[in-house]
Amino acid sequence: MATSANLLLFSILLSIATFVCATNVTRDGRAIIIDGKRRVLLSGSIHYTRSTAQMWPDLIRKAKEGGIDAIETYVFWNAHEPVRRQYNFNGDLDLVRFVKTIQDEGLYAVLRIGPYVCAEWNYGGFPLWLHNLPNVELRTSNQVYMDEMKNFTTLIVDMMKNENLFASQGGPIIIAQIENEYGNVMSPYGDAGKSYIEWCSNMAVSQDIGVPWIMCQQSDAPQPMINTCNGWYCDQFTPNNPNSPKIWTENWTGWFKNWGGKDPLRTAQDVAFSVARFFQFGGTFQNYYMYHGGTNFGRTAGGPYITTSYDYDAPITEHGNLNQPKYGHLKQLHDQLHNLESILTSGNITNTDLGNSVTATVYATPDQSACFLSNANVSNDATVSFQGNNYDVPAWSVSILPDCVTESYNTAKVTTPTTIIVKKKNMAEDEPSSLNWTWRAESVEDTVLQGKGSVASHQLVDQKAAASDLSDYLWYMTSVDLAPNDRVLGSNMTLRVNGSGHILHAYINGELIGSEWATYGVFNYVFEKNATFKPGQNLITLLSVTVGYQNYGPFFDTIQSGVIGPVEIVGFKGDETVVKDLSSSTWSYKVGLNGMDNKLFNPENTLSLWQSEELPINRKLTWYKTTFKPPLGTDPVALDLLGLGKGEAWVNGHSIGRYWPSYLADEDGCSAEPCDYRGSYSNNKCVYNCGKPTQRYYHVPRSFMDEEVNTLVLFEEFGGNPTLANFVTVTVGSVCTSSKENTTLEMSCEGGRPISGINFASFGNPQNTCGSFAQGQCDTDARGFLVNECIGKESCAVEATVKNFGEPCGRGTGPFRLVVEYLC
Ligand SMILES: *[C@@H]1O[C@H](CO)[C@@H](O)[C@H](O)[C@H]1NC(C)=O
Ligand SMILES: *[C@@H]1O[C@H](CO)[C@@H](O)[C@H](O)[C@H]1NC(C)=O
Ligand SMILES: *[C@@H]1O[C@H](CO)[C@@H](O)[C@H](O)[C@H]1NC(C)=O
Ligand SMILES: *[C@@H]1O[C@H](CO)[C@@H](O)[C@H](O)[C@H]1NC(C)=O
Ligand SMILES: *[C@@H]1O[C@H](CO)[C@@H](O)[C@H](O)[C@H]1NC(C)=O
Ligand SMILES: *[C@@H]1O[C@H](CO)[C@@H](O)[C@H](O)[C@H]1NC(C)=O
Ligand SMILES: *[C@@H]1O[C@H](CO)[C@@H](O)[C@H](O)[C@H]1NC(C)=O
Ligand SMILES: *[C@@H]1O[C@H](CO)[C@@H](O)[C@H](O)[C@H]1NC(C)=O
Ligand SMILES: *[C@@H]1O[C@H](CO)[C@@H](O)[C@H](O)[C@H]1NC(C)=O
Ligand SMILES: CC(=O)N[C@H]1CO[C@H](CO)[C@@H](O)[C@@H]1O
Repeated sequence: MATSANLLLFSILLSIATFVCATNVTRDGRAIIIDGKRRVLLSGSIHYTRSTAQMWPDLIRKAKEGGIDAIETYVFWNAHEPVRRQYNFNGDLDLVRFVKTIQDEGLYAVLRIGPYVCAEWNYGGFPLWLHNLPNVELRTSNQVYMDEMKNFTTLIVDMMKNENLFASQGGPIIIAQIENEYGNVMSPYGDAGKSYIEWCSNMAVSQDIGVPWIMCQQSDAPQPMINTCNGWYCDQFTPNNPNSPKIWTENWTGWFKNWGGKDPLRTAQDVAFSVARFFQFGGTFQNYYMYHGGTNFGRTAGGPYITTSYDYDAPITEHGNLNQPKYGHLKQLHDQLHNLESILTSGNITNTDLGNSVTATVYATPDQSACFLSNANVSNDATVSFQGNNYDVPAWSVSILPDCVTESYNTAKVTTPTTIIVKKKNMAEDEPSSLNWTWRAESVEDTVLQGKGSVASHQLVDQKAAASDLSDYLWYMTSVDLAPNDRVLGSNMTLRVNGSGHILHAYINGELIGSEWATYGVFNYVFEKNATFKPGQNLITLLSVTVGYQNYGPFFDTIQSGVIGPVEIVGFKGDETVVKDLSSSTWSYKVGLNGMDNKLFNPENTLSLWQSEELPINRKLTWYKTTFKPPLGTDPVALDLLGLGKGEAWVNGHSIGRYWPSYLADEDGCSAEPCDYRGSYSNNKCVYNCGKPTQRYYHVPRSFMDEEVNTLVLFEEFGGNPTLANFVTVTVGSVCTSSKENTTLEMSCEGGRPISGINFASFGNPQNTCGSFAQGQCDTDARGFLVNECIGKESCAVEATVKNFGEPCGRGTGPFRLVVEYLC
């Protein structure tokens, strides 16, 4: 038993321990200061909700190896508090575990509590119950809202404090964020918006977390909030206070994808250029948005119309593979910047404009200097004379000269090998080549056939309010009585429905008459189809489907979804058009699908009858089920759903997200390959995948699966062919690398696998890019040499010399390159 003296001693020791461990995080006009030292900090966004707890250590370790100092995440309110005061911090939502994993890897954490987060996340992270509270107005000076925001913020802060996770307590969290990009949307909120920001700041300060708070895109952020920049480039950004360092909270490493959209990529050269420019012009903290983008599991994608994949062309791919050369090229840059930490955070800065968009920057202390030469000219490769030497600085690039003499890095000169990630079928020999499906129809007895709902109203309701985010599906049902002599009645009648989100399936008297859906950007649609009505009662059933709620914009939270009306029957009598407006008829509502209520996606549910005969193809509102063994090995797994229409998929009861492979990306507007990295990036600049399914492959985390028997359930809304579905692994297929004449070419595979083949190898002046290399006019084939030297080895180095490969085209035609594409 502890004596009181022991207890006293113990608490003294404890307070000493706390004192010793505490990290002192402050800031000045130059940098974030940690334990008295100004820091260059490279941070990367990894959202815990977009991967699994099993993946976290590997992702964070890869970030650390990539030269990242801090992991940044939002906190997702609607994931944690789906029902008011009912919380979920379990499993893959275990925020404390995520932050501790960051700590275990020895990195810092940046916690963007928000709790509004945008993030292409459903409803920007707000729980729907918040919208449905009486007298609430979101993101403004409204007491109901502010009380809830404070309640959740305090909950998160207390949770972190209880686990000693703030740096002031010895934990990894060095920075926290309140609100998010409010400055971008603030003016429509008027004075209420201004006082809201004051309130946010005071509320944050009152949380007493002992580390700095930031507000991003908030030029009027009150002190002590640090206002920070988000964007593709932030080199021209200046904080609003001389005591705030230049911080870049969102550097978009790529862009998100929408249904119907193309794949947006951002080149390694351009991301590196934007980062190097930021540090050239005095920046000291920058964060990659995203460093790992991940997956929008379940119904978490916002937008609307954001795809299930949130890959973002980030340095780590959705599935956790390294995105090369981006990852490696940025790692080299991080190493350069870290080596210059002290001079970048304390040297005097002198910029010299050398004309033609070339700028030289000297960082100097009495005993050291470091230089940047940047060429922001879009087309002109410059030879820059600087302090008596000449430097070749390609267009749209930055060179780093750590001693102001020798170039150690240039953002346009990529030396990291390129990898091609491939999908492989990797099933055991004894696995049948296709899955064995059973099926059952979604029961529509109550809705399509009887029009029976659970609530009635004399108006068309907002789907957000009615469905309260419990389902994507809301049934709107009404009946219309047409007398035989009704003027609207005739053979030629049209049902017209105005909707704003996002998909509609319309039935009259039990028959589907058609479907309609919105396109990204314009979320309104008008459904118009001819139909046959009969004299007497006619049942109209409208199934409205949302594809994620809006997450951005002023008053985004109030935008109505679903059938907004009018709903009309249009008939003709001679030349006369007769319109019957049903908008204020008696409408009956039902939320969701019977199959969801009966948890058909749950493998433990054995009550339901699934049939194996007469498997229907292209049937709407149909459930499919199968069992499967996962592909062999430990590589990440994806489900290929080519041939399916639209719906949702579950593996062992875990929703892997919405699928919609039948939605093809636009035919036109794809970029040339390779994309020209020069010139300002925008999300339409380097786009690919024209005319192909927006998203064909769906990530199935290994932790969702067992070794032996697993259940896959699909709910197919549009109609498709499940027999074409199959599982694949996602892995590095081939690697491309090259070396200049008389240098060493090094080859190796991720994860210590052996080099298993040489697709292409040529010494001379080979043409084209990785995946499509071809010999130039006078190359010598180097395959034989490399096959002999490298096959079966984990790594291999060869000299790119005439001695090894012979002289292409005779003497004096060099310099040459050795170019190789090899298999892992
Ligand atoms: C934290 O660091 C700042 C300056 O970097 C210093 O002024 C302050 O005294 C330090 N606080 C503690 C508790 O060490
Ligand atoms: C949040 O509100 C509930 C009442 O709804 C209250 O019991 C709880 O203490 C509040 N939590 C915080 C952290 O303020
Ligand atoms: C880029 O370089 C070209 C060629 O030297 C020059 O004509 C042009 O003015 C430069 N543009 C900028 C913005 O500096
Ligand atoms: C920066 O320049 C100022 C004024 O020339 C000088 O006083 C100061 O010592 C310099 N600081 C460093 C770190 O070189
Ligand atoms: C497919 O399922 C049916 C019904 O469960 C069963 O009879 C048949 O043997 C299965 N075929 C394979 C290849 O597993
Ligand atoms: C439908 O209405 C249009 C326009 O009034 C008319 O031209 C057409 O003949 C009608 N069709 C039938 C089948 O009645
Ligand atoms: C129906 O929607 C269309 C397209 O969004 C719009 O132009 C039209 O005004 C709407 N009709 C009514 C009556 O609101
Ligand atoms: C309805 O049918 C008539 C002819 O039967 C046709 O002219 C008209 O385009 C149709 N309207 C729609 C919306 O399909
Ligand atoms: C490579 O080295 C060889 C032998 O030293 C030399 O003759 C040749 O010029 C070099 N090539 C280049 C491009 O430097
Ligand atoms: C102003 C702006 O467009 N901000 C966006 C920055 O990127 C993040 C992530 O893609 C979005 O959530 C913001 O809306």
